[in-house]
Amino acid sequence: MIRSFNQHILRKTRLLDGLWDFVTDPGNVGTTEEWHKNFPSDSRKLVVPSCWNNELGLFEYIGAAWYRTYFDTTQETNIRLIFEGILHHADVYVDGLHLGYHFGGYTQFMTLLPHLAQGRHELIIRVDSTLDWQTLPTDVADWYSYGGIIRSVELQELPDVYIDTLKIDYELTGDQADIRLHVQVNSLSDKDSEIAVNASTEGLDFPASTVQLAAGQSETLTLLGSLANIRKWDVGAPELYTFTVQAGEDDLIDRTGFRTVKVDNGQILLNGKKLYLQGVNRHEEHPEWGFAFPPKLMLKDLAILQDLGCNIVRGSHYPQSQFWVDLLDEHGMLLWSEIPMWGCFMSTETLASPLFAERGVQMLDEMITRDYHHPSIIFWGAHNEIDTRTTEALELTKKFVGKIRSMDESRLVTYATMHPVEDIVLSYFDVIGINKYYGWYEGNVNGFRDMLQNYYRNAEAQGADGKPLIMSEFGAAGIFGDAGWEPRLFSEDYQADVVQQALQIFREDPRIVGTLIWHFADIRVDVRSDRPYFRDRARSFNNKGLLNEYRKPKLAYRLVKEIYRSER
Ligand code: ADA
Repeated sequence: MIRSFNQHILRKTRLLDGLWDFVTDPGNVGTTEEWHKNFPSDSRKLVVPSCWNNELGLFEYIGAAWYRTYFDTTQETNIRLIFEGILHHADVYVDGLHLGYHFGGYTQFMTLLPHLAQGRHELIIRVDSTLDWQTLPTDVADWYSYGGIIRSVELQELPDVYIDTLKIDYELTGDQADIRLHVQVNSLSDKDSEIAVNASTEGLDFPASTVQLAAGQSETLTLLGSLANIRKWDVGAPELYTFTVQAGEDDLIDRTGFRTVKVDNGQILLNGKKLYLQGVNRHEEHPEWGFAFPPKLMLKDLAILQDLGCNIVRGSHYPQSQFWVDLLDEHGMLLWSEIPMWGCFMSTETLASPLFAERGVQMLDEMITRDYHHPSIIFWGAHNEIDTRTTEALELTKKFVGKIRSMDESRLVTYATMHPVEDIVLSYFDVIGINKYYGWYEGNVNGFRDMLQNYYRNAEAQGADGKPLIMSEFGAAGIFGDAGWEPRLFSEDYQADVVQQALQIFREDPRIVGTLIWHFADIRVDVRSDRPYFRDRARSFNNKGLLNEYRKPKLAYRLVKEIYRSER
């Protein structure tokens, strides 16, 4: 399942999810030419989507693996294959031909097969989960290094003239929306064509148009329309509008919600009203599914967030499934979405690497293109905990923030700093996020007070005072079930104390506009024997979840629920 609703009625689509042939290739000996003819006989079956590390014997496997499946076409047709998420490097081969390479595990990519002959076709994907100092994430990150085809694969049959993209832009004046639909149509035909284009949404038919398409070319047309008396999307008021576009024999359906997001006088305004954000960070991870997180559990996670009294969740630390973002839209829950740029131990060589920057910019592009219409997303996050005291971080920030703003001016740009007092990139962002762990990695919870005063001084010196501030990460580890009379490190009591006291400090500070507790649920971390990192993580989990990894609540959950549900 990719979306929570159907995006096509006319266009034929089907999922290629199911049992695929699978074989690891630790020595990198595989070549498609060979394996196209004779796939290794020791291959096994693996479910797509899934992470291979959740299967027996593959827990620690990082490296290359090959996947194979088949699909049939009943006539010559144009095929588009959509890959929702493959960790991390993917080479796609159809009938033995290399069709493309994609890097980046959490964003969608596609391949097009025009005029594919009728018959049975072999799809082979070489997946490589190897990370290094120039990948996003790098090979050091505080989550498990899963590999595999982690999200669905969809096959679409396209007519010779098809809708490639739809972008919905709007401006709100009071409760009137002035809408611009940008529809790109592509031709795979060897003849010129004339195509009728119709579009509508609830209460509005856009004026019909025709588009002249030269053979093999593409055109973008813009349709204009206005809607009066719109219902605005808001926290807890998930008003969505579905747009249907039809071009010749093809169609595309998408949704958006109308709302404004602004910063004014140190506050974040949603539809002109001051927002106080209460939320958690959430990895899309579960010990049994890894990052191939099933829709049923997403719905339950969302119910838990609502129970906790959250109005926002941070998609730490990568673009999450479209299904999840659809659910957030449908339930009026806000989202901070970011790319997997986890910089706690990142070297300045990585920050200065042109390949690293290029990959980051491409991921931003893919994230924003895919998720542009979701009203739940209010922040694009550029990076997390890189060394923002350095000129390398400054240069990278300029590139990333420039890229985000060039694609989307309707949302706020943020990031999470772990150097709030010496940070030199504050002025580039609309909203600042601070990650700090007083009471866990340093000192006691009162350390937050001094840190905040020093941060405000730095912000003033950087000309960035008055920017809305979010405490984007704080917390402590508590092992589920470890409770007692004394708040010992790693006990549920200790964790609950830290989180409760920290929330009290933040809620009393008028300059803080929100809190995102680290973390929603315990997550697996990478503590392989050859690695020096994260060896303080009991059970090989990051235990700072308010819930354990199976979503059972700890003491901290119950206290946070009380606090989040009370008046500030
Ligand atoms: C950082 C980081 C998180 C997690 C956390 C922790 O703030 O952004 O991903 O690693 O620290 O638990 O230490």
